[in-house]
Amino acid sequence: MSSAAGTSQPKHWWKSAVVFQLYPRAFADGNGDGIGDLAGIHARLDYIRDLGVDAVWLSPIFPSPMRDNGYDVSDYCDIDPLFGDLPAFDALLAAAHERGLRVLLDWVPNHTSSLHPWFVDSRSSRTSAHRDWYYWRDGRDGNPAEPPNNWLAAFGGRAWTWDDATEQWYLHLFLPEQPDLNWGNPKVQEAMHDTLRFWLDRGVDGFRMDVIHLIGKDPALPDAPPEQAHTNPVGFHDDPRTHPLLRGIRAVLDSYPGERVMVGEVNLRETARISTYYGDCASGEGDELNLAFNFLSLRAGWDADAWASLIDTVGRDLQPGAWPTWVLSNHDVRRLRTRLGGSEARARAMAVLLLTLRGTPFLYAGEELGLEDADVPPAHALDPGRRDGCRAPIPWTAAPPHGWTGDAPPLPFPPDAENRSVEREAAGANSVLALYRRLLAVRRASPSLQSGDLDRLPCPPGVLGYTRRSADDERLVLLNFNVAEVPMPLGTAYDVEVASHDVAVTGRYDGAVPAETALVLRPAG
Ligand code: TEU
Ligand code: CA
Repeated sequence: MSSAAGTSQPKHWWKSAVVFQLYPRAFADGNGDGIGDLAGIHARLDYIRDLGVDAVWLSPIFPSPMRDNGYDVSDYCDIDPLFGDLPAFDALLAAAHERGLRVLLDWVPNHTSSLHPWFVDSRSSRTSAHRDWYYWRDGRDGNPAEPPNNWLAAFGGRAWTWDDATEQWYLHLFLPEQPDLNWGNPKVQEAMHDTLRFWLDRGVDGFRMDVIHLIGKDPALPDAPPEQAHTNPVGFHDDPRTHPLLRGIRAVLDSYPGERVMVGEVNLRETARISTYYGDCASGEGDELNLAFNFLSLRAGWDADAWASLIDTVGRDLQPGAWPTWVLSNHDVRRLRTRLGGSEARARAMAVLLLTLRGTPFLYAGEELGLEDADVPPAHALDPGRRDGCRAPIPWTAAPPHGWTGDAPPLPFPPDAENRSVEREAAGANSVLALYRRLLAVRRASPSLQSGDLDRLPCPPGVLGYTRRSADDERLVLLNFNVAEVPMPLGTAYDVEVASHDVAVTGRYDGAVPAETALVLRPAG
């Protein structure tokens, strides 16, 4: 039953940190135009610090035509006017640092916007200086009517678009307005490294790297095998050429003082494959990504066995030295509570899981309020991937328009925005926000929760349990997925440190886990 041992102790800040993901458009509006911005984030930094997280990751804030909400970058070294400007960013970064909060930016290396000057030049002629910065190909077997291979794009249609001016196809794994950069070209590598240096010089603490596993490609661009021909390559593309590129990027970050971190979005479905993107960790420390997302946790659902199996898989299939990450929500998927059918109790219990597993948790803004997805009518939809529901504005005040003064916000608010507003929840002793604050404080004070080994415990059906242990510290976590209380006597005496259903519950553990509840237990002292 034992799993996920390993002895890596956090030497690096990003191992013991909790990262809070902000979707800038939806977080807070500073200038009253109804769109979240840097000034809005700046004004809410005390809220973020008091929540008890260690770092923020801002989804893209760079100039962009916003065809994919900023994941189509037209200038990597500036701020989109929607969000502010460079002085506003510098002020935000300084204010975050004053509060002990680190700042990660969202770097989008696989593709640019079709309006990026590199692509504008690239498509202008077959002999342009930037032609080879992207993937231009003739049609299959020289036939202009046939795309060069069978790849599909993530938002529908072919991954190739024909360009009339120069009579070739160009590759885009996402929208036609997001052409893929050719990382096989050393000039692309250099230019993209420079975009990292631009922000590292300004003092950012690291980057979340968008679909980083896609950047290496076989220049022959062969067909996907028949069994994958009808799906987009994003979920299985795993080319060895990506690894030296990651080492090159890592060298840029490591040339800076302080510990700048690279967190990669590696959207593969097997933990053993994800593990390779940390590089070779034989010496205890990899030379590629510092951290890689593992999205299997987004599919585990409300199921004790699925979680037990995922925890065991991560313990077994991540190489020793590769520090795990955990995520329950982000800007691409329905919110956790929505996926759980709207149950507050279940969302609360899962919060305990996120913040007590072995690894770095990524918490998506709004989860700490127990928000559900907004119902976004087509007229309000912004996203080509129909992911608007989880990108609705954060309700700050109880009364409409919930802190979004001025023009109407771009999207509808999440359900029950009044009661789930920051104002209401900050005043509620047992709100979801109160639970998150408690959990984050308990985690911060506990070396074992931050960095200890994890051993899964034998449990009754429908109950998940594990210990976290470090030198002088121990916690035991129990999560009862059943709709009835389950007796689970323990050999020794424990005190309840956190109970997900009621923040006020403390004192001796009585030998039973309440229905749909998670407990953090501490050896009775
Ligand atoms: O997501 C890439 C990704 O792997 C998917 O989850 C993606 O959301 C899905 O295939 C689309 O239906 C990243 C970003 O997180 C996402 O917001 C961007 O749209 C995408 O890359 C392109 O940059
Ligand atoms: Ca604004």
